[in-house]
Amino acid sequence: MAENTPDDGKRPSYYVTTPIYYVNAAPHLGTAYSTILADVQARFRRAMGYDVMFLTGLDEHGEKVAASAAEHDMTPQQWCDSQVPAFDDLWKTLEITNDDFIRTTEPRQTASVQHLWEVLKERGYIYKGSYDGWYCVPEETYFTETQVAHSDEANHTEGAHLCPDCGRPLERVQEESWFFKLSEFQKPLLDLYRDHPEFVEPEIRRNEVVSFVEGGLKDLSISRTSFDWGIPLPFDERHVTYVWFDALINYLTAVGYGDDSPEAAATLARRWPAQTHIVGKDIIRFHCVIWPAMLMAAGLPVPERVFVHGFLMVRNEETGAGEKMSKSRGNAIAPAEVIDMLGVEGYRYYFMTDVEPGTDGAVSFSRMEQVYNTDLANSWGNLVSRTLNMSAKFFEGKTPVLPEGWTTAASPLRDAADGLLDRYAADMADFAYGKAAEEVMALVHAANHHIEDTEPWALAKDPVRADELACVIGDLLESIRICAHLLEPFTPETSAEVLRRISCEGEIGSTDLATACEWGAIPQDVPVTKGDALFPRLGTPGK
Ligand code: ME8
Repeated sequence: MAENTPDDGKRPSYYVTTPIYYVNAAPHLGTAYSTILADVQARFRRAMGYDVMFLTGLDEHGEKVAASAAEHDMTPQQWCDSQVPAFDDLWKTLEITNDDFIRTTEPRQTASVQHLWEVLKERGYIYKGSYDGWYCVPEETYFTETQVAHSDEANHTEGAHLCPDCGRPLERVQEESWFFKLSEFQKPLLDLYRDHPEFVEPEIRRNEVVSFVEGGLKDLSISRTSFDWGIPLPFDERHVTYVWFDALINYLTAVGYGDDSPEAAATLARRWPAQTHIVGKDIIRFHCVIWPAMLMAAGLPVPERVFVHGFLMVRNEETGAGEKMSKSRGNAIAPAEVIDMLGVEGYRYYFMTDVEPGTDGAVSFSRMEQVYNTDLANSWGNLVSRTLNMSAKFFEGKTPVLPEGWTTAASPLRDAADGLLDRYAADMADFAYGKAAEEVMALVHAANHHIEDTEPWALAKDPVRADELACVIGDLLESIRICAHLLEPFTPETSAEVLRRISCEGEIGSTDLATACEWGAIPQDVPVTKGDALFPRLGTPGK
C-alpha cells in the first residue's frame, strides 16, 4: 500500500467516505447510519491528530433517476436538485462534519470519469462489444441468464425474469456496449485479499468476497446507449457511463482526479489512497471487487480498507426477531421520529453504541429508550449533574483548589482512567464503537460509585476533612473532563457543553486526545455552571 505521507511532516492524512446515496429516496435510518458511522470515525481521527478528509454525497445518474424525474414532470437535473436539501438538512441536524459533498452531476465528476475512460482505453482494459443480458433498474445491476431466477405464480410474474438480489422484474438489455476487462483481475484481487486482509472488514464479508471472486469474473458492461442520463464517453458520445462505474469514481474526483492543476495533483498525492470506505453489505461487490479492479487497471493504488456494515432491521416486539425495514410492512422508522424521542445526541449515541456494525442489528423504540435512560440519563447525565452541583455548593460555585500532590495521589478514579485511552482508541479504530463506549461508561460508573463510597456531603460537614473533600470533587471533575473528550465523537454538543460548564472551553475540539486525557489537567478555582439536565429521563419503556 502507498505511504500515507503527512503534508507538514506531522499529521497523517485520513480520508474516509460514505457511499454516495441515490437521490431517488429521501435519506432514511439506514443511510443516516452509514453517515454517522463515518462521522464518528472522522471526529475520532481528528481528535487523534489526523488531518481528516470526510466525504459524502449523492449518486445522481442512471435510468432510475431519469424515470423518477419523468414521473415528477421534471428534467433529471431539476429532480436531482430538488432532492439535495433533504440530505443537506438531515446531515446538518445530525451534526455530520463532512468536509466535502459530491454530486455526480458536477463538472468535476464528468472530467474525472472521462479522464479514467481515456486512461483505461490507453492501457488496454476496455473494448467495444455488445451486451445481451438482464438488467435490474432499481439495483442498477447486470445479471447473466444463469444468474436470474424465474418467478412463481404467487406474484403474478410467472415466466418473468426476476432480480436475484431484490426479486423485482428485470429488463432485457441488448445493445452495443463498452466492456471493462474485469476477468483479468481474478488473480490480482485474490492476491490483494490474501496480502491485505484488512482491505475488506469484517472477516465474514472478506470470505464472501473471496468466494465470489474464486467463482470467476466476467467482463463488465460499462456503458449504455438506450438512455442518455449519464456521463458520455469522451471517445464515443452515443454511450453514457454505467452508473456504478460513474459513482465509484466519485471517491477519486473529490481528491483531485481528472483535474490537471498542480493543486489538484498535490491533493491527490496526499489523499489517495483513501484510508476507509464505509459501505453497507448490499454494495460489497462493487466496492471490494469492481472498484479495486478499476483502480488496478488505471495504475492507481487501492484503498486501504473497505469497512462493511450490516443492515438495520426493526425488532418485532412480539417475536423478538429482526425484520427488514420497509414502507410496505409499515415498520419503517423515520429519522425524525427518533430525533423527536431521543434528541440528536441520544440518536447518535444509540445507533453508534448499541447496533454492532459488523452484523445486522435490530432496533426498537423500547431499546432506544432503555439505552438512553441507562447510559445517558441515569449514568452520564446524572454524574455530571451531581458533581457540578456538589462542586458549586461546596466550593462557592467553583472547582476546588486541590492540595499539593493531588495529581499523583492514589485514587480509584485515576486507576480507572489509567490505560483507558489506549483501549478506547483501539476499539474506535476498529469500528467497535459499542466496546469503546463501554470503556468510557466504566469510568462513569466508577465515578458514580465513588460518590456513594465517599459521601462528599458528609465530608463537607467536617472542616478537618476539607482536603479530602477537595480531592474527591477534583477526581470526579477530572473523570468528567476525560469522559467528555472520549464521548465527543458520539455526542459532540453534549461534550462541548460539559467542557464549558467546567471552564474547559479551550479544550473543545482538541486534536491531541492523548494530552487531553492525561490525568490532572482539571483547572482549579474556576467557575462551574450547574445548568439544565443534559439528558432528561424518558418515560417507562413500552409507554
Ligand atoms: O447503493 N441499514 O445508494 P443507496 C443500514 N448509490 N444501512 C443501510 C440500510 C439499512 N437498512 N439501507 C441503506 C447506493 N443503507 C449507491 C452507492 S457508492 C459509490 C454508490 C445504507 O442510496 C448502506 O450504506 O441505495 C448502503 O450500502 C447504502 O445505504 C445504499 O445507499
